Amino acid sequence: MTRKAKKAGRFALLLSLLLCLSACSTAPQEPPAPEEKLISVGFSQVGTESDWRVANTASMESALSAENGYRLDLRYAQQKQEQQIVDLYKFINQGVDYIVLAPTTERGWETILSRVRDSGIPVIIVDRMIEIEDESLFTCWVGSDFRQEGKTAVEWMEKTFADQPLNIIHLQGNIGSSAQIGRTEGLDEGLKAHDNWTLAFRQSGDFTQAKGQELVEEVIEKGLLDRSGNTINVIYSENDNMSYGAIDALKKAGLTPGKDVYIISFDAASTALRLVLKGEIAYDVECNPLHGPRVKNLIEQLKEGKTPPKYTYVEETAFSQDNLTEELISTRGY
Ligand code: GZL
Repeated sequence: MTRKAKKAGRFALLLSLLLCLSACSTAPQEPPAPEEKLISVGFSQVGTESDWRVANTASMESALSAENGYRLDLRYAQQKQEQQIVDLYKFINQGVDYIVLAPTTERGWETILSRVRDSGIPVIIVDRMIEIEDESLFTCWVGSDFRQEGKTAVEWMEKTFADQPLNIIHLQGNIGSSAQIGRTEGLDEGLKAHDNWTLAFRQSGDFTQAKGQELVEEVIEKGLLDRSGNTINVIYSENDNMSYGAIDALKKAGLTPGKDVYIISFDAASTALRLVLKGEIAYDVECNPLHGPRVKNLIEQLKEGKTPPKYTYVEETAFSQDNLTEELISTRGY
């Protein structure tokens, strides 16, 4: 082919390409939802203290996304109620369409929620509960039954350890949070029912791995684990991240979790469930964090003028080596 013909061929190809591109660019495209069309949601989140919390935030962000028609204003409170109150006032001033509150603690919400109600913004409480006289101060709630979680853990302890004496180390979550209150109540019922269950230590590890490790190091240093061989040592840890810290502390002291000490944990995050498979966590009670779709469903009901249930409890289970496989873990979503 002559040089001239080649040049003409390349020109024709370029021209057809440009024509195609311009045709594509004029094809009718779905205009993005204009900013003002998005449903604005102010979400006051506890913080980033645990695997559970990270999974909960991811679930909310995925459900309340711009693609789904939402503008999410997510604010972290570093586990401080006072920060949540500041953020709720900001949401009122912004005039968001909905407020979602994951409360750090059960008490102290009357004043701010009265202001929110006066502003006419619906409030969805997610995860933990709030203790409040006037239920008109929030629209609806979705979360876990923490007392049942505690009960489930203690029932497994009773079944597994039968009438053997237990020496119990209790790592509590944030004091005053529903998760801590319910899970502690479960253990207290067990302690009342079994006079050969001894509570050797109880302190809050704030649901964090670092604090969980610190507390168990203190327990070991103080000789609070029973080395007689006649008693079973149990760590009742109110979330997985404190359990990770407890395991690190035990190993540092040359102790074997699942042999020298049995750990009962809560949340059932995938990392923890793999430790159950390994035998380092004996039992893990599920506390499901995937509330994003549930909250989105509640907002959609409200948007359509419907009245969703005031309380929606999430169905939850629990795991030991008897009912757990790697395949099940990989399908659970957090
Ligand atoms: C439980 C949730 C707790 C988790 C912790 O619903 O509030 O807070 O158990 C998290 O992991 O920090």
